[in-house]
This record gives sequence, structure tokens and C-alpha cells, in this order.
Amino acid sequence: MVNEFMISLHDINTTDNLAGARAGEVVTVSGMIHNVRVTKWGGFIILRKACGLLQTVVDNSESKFFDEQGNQIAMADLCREMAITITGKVGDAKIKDPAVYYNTIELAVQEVRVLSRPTTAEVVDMNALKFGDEETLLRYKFDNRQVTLRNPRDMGILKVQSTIAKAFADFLSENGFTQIYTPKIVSEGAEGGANVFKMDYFGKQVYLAQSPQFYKQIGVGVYERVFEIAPAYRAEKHNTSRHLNEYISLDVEMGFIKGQEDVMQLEARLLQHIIKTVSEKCAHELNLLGATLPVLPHEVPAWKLSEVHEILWENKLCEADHRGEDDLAPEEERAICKYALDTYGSDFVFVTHFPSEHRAFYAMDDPEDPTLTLSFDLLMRGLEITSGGQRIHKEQDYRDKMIKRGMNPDNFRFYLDTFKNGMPPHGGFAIGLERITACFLGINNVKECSMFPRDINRVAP
Ligand code: AMO
Repeated sequence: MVNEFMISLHDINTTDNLAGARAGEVVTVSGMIHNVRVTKWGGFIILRKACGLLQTVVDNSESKFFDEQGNQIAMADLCREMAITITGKVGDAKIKDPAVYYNTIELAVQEVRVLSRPTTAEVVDMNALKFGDEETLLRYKFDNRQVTLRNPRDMGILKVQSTIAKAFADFLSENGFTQIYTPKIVSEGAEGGANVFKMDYFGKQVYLAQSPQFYKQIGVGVYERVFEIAPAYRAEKHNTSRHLNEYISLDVEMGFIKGQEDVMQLEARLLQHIIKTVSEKCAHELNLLGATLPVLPHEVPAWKLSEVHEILWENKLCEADHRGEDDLAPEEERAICKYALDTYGSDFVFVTHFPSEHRAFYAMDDPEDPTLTLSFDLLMRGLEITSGGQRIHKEQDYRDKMIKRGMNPDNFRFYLDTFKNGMPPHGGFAIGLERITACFLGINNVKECSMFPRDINRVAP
């Protein structure tokens, strides 16, 4: 009994029994049939494994095929998306197709056993997604997402995404941060504005969390440094390429900071670790997607919002004069990123000191100019991937700001009680996981970086 248990444990340690396989070895691998190509002499079965595709070669005189009952069948009876087990001899190969993961080996098939099969003869076509326009292609892909996710490109995107999230968690765990899990059904929206989903909760109106902002700050009072990876909900009414109604937020909050610069530095170091990890672990996916990882120099350029308006106007990098405006226009986001890349060799730019009235109430006002906040956005390749900053940490300062904004402090009792009971100076930031993935990979629409995107028209699959 003990022995049997040991054997099965060995099997679940890896799904990749091809790692380190040498020419001449006979191996048995399981996977899904991604494609079958029949020729006069035999043909090819392209097998899909967890990591990607494997080429196997059929020789009519050597290879045998069996169905689920063990009856011998012909190669022509095989079809896409059958689950099979192949036994074959490893041979050396040089495969150019970037979609093939195992590009230095192929298997000479001895035996194929079918484990199960699709019940439709018209399996969703995930290989030849050829449509005239991107919108039709995306609709098709998302309508059939449960199957189109199996194509190597989408597998690659989500593999990179999972590597980013793991590198985020690993770096923070190693630097004294505790991972927390906070509620997504909440009594107040943390970010203000109209984009909050309302929900009936046993007759009471509640909301879906726009962010874990309140709870991660509360976490700082407990653990000093916390992080969370969890969904956040925004009732975005516009169908844009950068917005989802449910996205994954990578949240960080840390105590005992001297200023927002500490938070910005932490984020830069964290991103450096993430870029390094993705470059080490996702070489195949980056090649398949034709992606070049971003450059993050030792010193990331950081400008105040007012300075960005000035730089762009003085250097004639924007058509319109945005000086005096209280936010960045999309054309400015693109232009300042190009300027930072051309001038400082950086794919990232911090923009700081946004006006107080346009930032969430928890942002700390700048003591030198209280119309501004000690808060920042991080832009990457023309897109905002992060907001963050220093937070207010005194109860009275919260009350004053809430009253000035017409908010009722009584609605935020539990949050204010946190500060009443003592809190260190603190700050943090949040990165949108789909956005950072899209920016890393040069993908235009963030929905492609969501396993099952939610937008104004879509809640299934
Ligand atoms: P903010 O609202 O700017 O800040 O959100 C932080 C980051 O989350 C991502 N993001 C989105 N991604 C896809 N679809 C959306 N609808 C969407 N909305 C936001 C972006 C954005 O930069 N509590 C603060 C963060 C903090 O200060 O710690 C907050 O939520 O990448």
C-alpha cells in the first residue's frame, strides 16, 4: 500500500516526462491531439502537453493504434482533441515552427491508445483563426473561449501571466510581506466614482469591491507589509481595449515609509524581478508571441504631472496644449512614454503629484501644496499599469477630507476605527495583471490577457 502511494506521488510530481529525454529512449506520454496529418507513409500527430506541442511521427509499418476498448484502429480514425497515450522512441529533430515547444526532439510512434474522444465531429477550430477583422476574431475566440484557450498563443499569454503573478508573490514573500485574502462583498466602494457594481445582500444594498484598498491598509496595522492577488470589479460601461469589468489586482501596501518614493522604489525593484523571471521562465512563449520584454533602467524617470504637461508642450510632442489640465490625456500617456524611451532608455515612467480633487480620498495631500497629492501612476509603453502613493494615516485628516468632499464618515466606521486605534505612515500600489501582461507581450486588447473576460456584453463562458 505504501509503495503504491509512492508510485502515484512520483507520477503527479510532473506531467512532463520528456524533460531530459535522450535520443533512442522509449517513452510513454499522454496528451491531447492538437492536429493529425496523414501521408502515404504514415504522417504526424501533434500532441499538446501542458508546456506546449510535441511532434510525433507515424510510420505505417511500425505504428499501431488502439481505441478505448483496446481494439486495433487505423491512424485515419484519430481526430483532434482526442485524449491519447503515445509510446514512442525519442529522436533528435530541429523544428522551426515556434508553436512547437519540444523543438529539439520528436517521437517515432510505436503505439497510440485512445483514452477518450470529443463527441462532436466539428471540434472548434482553434488553429486556423482567420477572420477579416480583429473584432470578429475576438468575438469568436471569446464565444468559444473554453476551447480556443487551448491554442498555443493563448496558452502562452496565460503562462506568462501566471509567471508574472508568481514572481510578484515570490518577491514580496521574500521581502517580509504577508499574503492576505480580503472580502469582495463590501459595504462601501473604496475608490469612489460611479463604476461600482451594486448587489442585493439579503435585502440590503452592498457592492462588489472595486479594490482591496481599505483592507490592505488595515493589513498594514497587523503585518506591516501585505500583498494580495485577487479580482477587483469595476462597472465600466465602455467597451474599451484597456478596461475589464472584472480584473485581477496585484495589490501591495507597506508601513513605516518615509515618503511615496519608498513605495515607488519597491515597485521598481519588484518589476525588475518580474522581468528577469519572465525572461528566464518564458523564453518559448516570448518567442512564440514575438514579444520583447520591457527595459527598466536602474533609475526610472519620474516627473510631476505638471512637468509632464510642460515637457510635452515644450518639445512639441503633443498636438494639443495640456498645460494646466488635472490629468493625463491618452495622447500624453503615449507621448511621455516615447520620450522616456528615446531619452532615458526606459519603457516605464512614474508620474506623480496628481491634483487632490481627482484622486481617491485616502491619498495623502502634499504638505507643500495641499491641492496636490503624494500619489503616482506608473505608465508602461503608453498605458497606465499602476496607481499608488502615500496614504493618510491620521483619523482626523480622514474625517476632514471626507467632510470636505461631502462624504459621510459614519459610512466608513470600521475603516476610520483602524486609524483611531493607531496606524504607521504607509503607502502602496496596485498593478492590473491583465494590463501588465498585455504591455509585456505587446497585445493590444487587455481582454486577451483574461482567461474569461467580463465586459459590458459578456458574462459567459
Ligand atoms: P486604480 O483604480 O488606478 O487604483 O487601479 C489600479 C490599477 O488597476 C488596473 N485597473 C484595471 N484594469 C483593467 N480593467 C479595469 N477596469 C481597471 N481598473 C483598474 C490598472 C490600474 O493602474 N486602490 C488603488 C491602488 C492603490 O493606490 O494602491 C486603485 O485601485 O492597471
